[in-house]
Amino acid sequence: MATAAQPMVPNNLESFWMPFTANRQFKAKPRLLVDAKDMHYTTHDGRKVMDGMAGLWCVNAGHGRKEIIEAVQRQVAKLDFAPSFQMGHPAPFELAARLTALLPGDLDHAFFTNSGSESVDTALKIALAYHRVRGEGGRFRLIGRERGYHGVGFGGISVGGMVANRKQFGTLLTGVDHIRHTHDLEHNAFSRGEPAWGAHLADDLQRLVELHDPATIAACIVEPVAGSTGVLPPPKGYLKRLREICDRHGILLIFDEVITGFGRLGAPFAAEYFGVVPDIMTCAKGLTNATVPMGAVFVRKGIYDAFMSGPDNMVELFHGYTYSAHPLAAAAGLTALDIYQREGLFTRGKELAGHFEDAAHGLKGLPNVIDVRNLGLMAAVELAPRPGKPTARAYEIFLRCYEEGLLTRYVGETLTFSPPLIVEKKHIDEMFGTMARVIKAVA
Ligand code: PXG
Repeated sequence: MATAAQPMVPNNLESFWMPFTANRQFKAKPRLLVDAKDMHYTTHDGRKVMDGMAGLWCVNAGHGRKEIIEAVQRQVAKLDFAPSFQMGHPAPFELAARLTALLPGDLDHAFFTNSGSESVDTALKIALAYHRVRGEGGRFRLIGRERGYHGVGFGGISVGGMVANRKQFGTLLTGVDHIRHTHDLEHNAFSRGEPAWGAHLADDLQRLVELHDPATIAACIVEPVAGSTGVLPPPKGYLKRLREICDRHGILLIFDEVITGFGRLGAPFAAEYFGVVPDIMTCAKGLTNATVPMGAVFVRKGIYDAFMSGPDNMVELFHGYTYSAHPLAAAAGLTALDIYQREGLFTRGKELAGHFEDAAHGLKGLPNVIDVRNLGLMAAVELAPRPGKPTARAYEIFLRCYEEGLLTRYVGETLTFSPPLIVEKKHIDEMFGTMARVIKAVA
C-alpha cells in the first residue's frame, strides 16, 4: 500500500543512477514493479505481468515464498549479523554441507560471497593462489571466452567477452586471453538444445596453450550455457573437450553457474547435466531464490587441501567479504534448498523442457526471426536488426511485451526467456503466445 513514507510512485526518479539501464529513456517513461507473487509481478499502474525471466534469472522458486520470508524474519530477529572472519555462526556451515552434497565429483567446499561478480573474482583469485601454494606461481594467465558474461568486477570483465562491458574500463587485468564464442547462425540456427556443430571450437584452448606455454595458464572460465549474451547452449561434446584439454595441461576449469545453477537446465547444476565436473564452480542468484543477495564458490577437495598445508595458525586464503555467509542470506539459502528439494524444482525443467522447446520454436517463421535457441528452461529468440538502428526492434518488442503482460529481457537483438521453475504449461503457452503476437505486430 502507498503511504506517506513509502509512496507507490516516487516523485523523484533522478537521484538513483540505475544499473545497466538507459537512465534518461527509463526516467522519461518509468516501469516500476511494486509487488510479486509466484509467476507474476504487479506494476505501479496495477497491471499483472508474467515474469518470463525469474526476475533476472534468479527467482527460481517463484516470488513471495512464505517459508523463505519467515525464515529470514526469524533469523533477523535472532542474529542480525555475525562476523565470519575468525568467528562463525551455525547456518553457513549447514548450508555449505547441504550444497556440496548436491554437487558432482569431489566439489566439496564452499566459499560464500554476496553476488555472482564476487563469486567470479573469488574463483579467479583461488585459481591463482592455488597454483602459487603448490609452487606453480608461474601460472598467472586466465582464459575466458568471447561473449562470456562473468559479472562486473575487474576480474569478471577481464575474462568476460562482452565488448560493451569492457571498453569503458581501461586496461583490465593483464595476462588474460579468450577463446572464440560458439554462436554460429550459419551452422546452428534454430538448433533444438545443444547444437550439433562446433565441438571443435574448444580446440581454441589448445591453440592458446601452444601460444602461451601451458605452464603459464592458471584457469579457463566459461558459462556452461552462456546466458546474458543471449542463451548459447554449448555444441555437443564441446565442454567435454574443454575438460580434456584442461586436464592435459594442468589448467583449472571453472564453470560459472550463476545462471545455470539451481535447476535451470533440469538438473541441480549444469555440471551434472553435461556430465563434466569442473575444478571450481561459481553460483549466486538462485542460491537464495534471490530473496537475500548471496553467492558461493565451490572447489574440489584437492584445491581446498592444497591450502591447508602451512602452519595451522595462519590464514590460508587472504580473501573474504564483510558479508560473506551473512546470517539472513544463509537462512534464505537453507529454506530455498528445502523448497527446491521438496517441490522437485531441480528436475522440473527436465519434465517441461520438451514443451518449452516446442513453444519456443513455434516462433520460427515469424517476421524477422533469424534464430531460436533453447536448453532446459532457458530460451532466446534472435531478430534481424533494423537497418541503421541496431537493437531498436528488440527493444520495441520487449516494451510491447511488457505492456501486454510479459516481462522478458533483451540484449542486443535477442529476447530471452528464463521463467521461474514453478512455471506451468499454460504459462509457457501464454509467454510464447504473447511474444508471437508482438513479433508479428512490430515491423
Ligand atoms: N556470472 C554469470 C554467468 C552471470 O549471468 C554474473 C556472473 C554476475 O552476477 P551478479 O550477481 O554480480 O550480477 C552473472 C549475472 C542479463 C543479466 O539478463 C544477467 C546477469 C545479471 C544481470 C542481468 O543480461 N547475470
